[in-house]
Amino acid sequence: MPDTRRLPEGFLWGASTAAHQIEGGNTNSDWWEFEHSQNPIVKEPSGDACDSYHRWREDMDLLAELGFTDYRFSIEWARIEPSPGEFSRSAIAHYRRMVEGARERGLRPMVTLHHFTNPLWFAQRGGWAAAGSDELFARFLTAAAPIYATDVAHVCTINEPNIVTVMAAAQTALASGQAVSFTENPPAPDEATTDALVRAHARAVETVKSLAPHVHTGWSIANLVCQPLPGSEDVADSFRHPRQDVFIEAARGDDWLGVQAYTRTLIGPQGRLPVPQDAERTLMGWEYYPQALGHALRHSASVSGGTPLIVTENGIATADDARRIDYTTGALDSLATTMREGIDVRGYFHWSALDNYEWGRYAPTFGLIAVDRETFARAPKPSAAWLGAIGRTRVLPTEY
Ligand code: IFM
Repeated sequence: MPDTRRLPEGFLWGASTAAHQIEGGNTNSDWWEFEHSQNPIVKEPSGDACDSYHRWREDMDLLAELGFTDYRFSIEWARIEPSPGEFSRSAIAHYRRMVEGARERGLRPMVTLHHFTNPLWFAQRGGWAAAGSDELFARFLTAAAPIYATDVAHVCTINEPNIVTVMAAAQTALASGQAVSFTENPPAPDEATTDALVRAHARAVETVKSLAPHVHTGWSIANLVCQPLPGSEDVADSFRHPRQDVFIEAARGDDWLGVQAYTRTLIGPQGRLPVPQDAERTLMGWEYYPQALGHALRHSASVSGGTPLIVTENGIATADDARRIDYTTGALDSLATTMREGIDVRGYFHWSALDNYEWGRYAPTFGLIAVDRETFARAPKPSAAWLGAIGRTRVLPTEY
């Protein structure tokens, strides 16, 4: 009898991080500046974060020992190109050492080229919406090619462009003194930023492929898992398209599409509805809803026209690690169901490897590994051992 819980050959099994959230001291980035401006979103600055710029070996040692076979991390444009056209050989060598270090430990690196943060100079010239941003991104990727041109099979061009475009709108609103809340009522996406990001992704794919034809390129979209109340289907469609589907459509023909899902968004006749009063909430204030992953995979497969999928983020902010195991069990169950239905899923990366800087605060702990905020000592949680072990046995808790 074939074991229908066994992961398919080549299935990626990893954890994800992002440079700004774990490295510390990303002083030349727009987020560092934002953290030090008066605004209602930032409760505390990132500071030294998890000091992973220096401790990345320790992070990778732990992930490999736990059983993971893959590690998704991002490179920091602000460090690699601190001034326009001026590239840091030392920063490029640093990230190259990380790629090699991952391989030496038996981890396949997935490299994200852009995860929310920009060099300050890029933001000051108008960010993504300014003319020529795709050109500048391609120039950075050309200079950074030594990092990913060998030993890397998967490159993610841009993480959650759909959140980047909402952040751009939020920056504009904040600058004009308007109140902004990401959890209760996020602003509508900035259209010029959306168009620019779609262009930048296409340009990035072309650039990476021309320099490293073997690399499988894709990008990762935050899936909102919109669920309309009866009669609100059209409202959901028009809510979803500019906030998500326009980016999934742009992944048609890509080597893969990254699916990131955490919770669901209920939609009523007027649009987004609040989380139901009686629902369990995570430390993000999001509804505890593990089945989000399965819905996100089905929707992504249908809108992208069958582009192979990789779960590049999924997880929960909680101080109760038993809830993390429970949530992830439910999420993996929904993933297995979609695979059984014939949806082409090629990997799973948990968010996040470490408790890290959650864009304005440290309180929402998403990590499989706890990090002491004073000493930076790492302590894997029971969920890390549980999830990592699946990488070793290659057997899912549930059938697919
Ligand atoms: O921490 C973020 C990450 O940077 C992008 N995806 C969602 C995560 C949790 O909010």
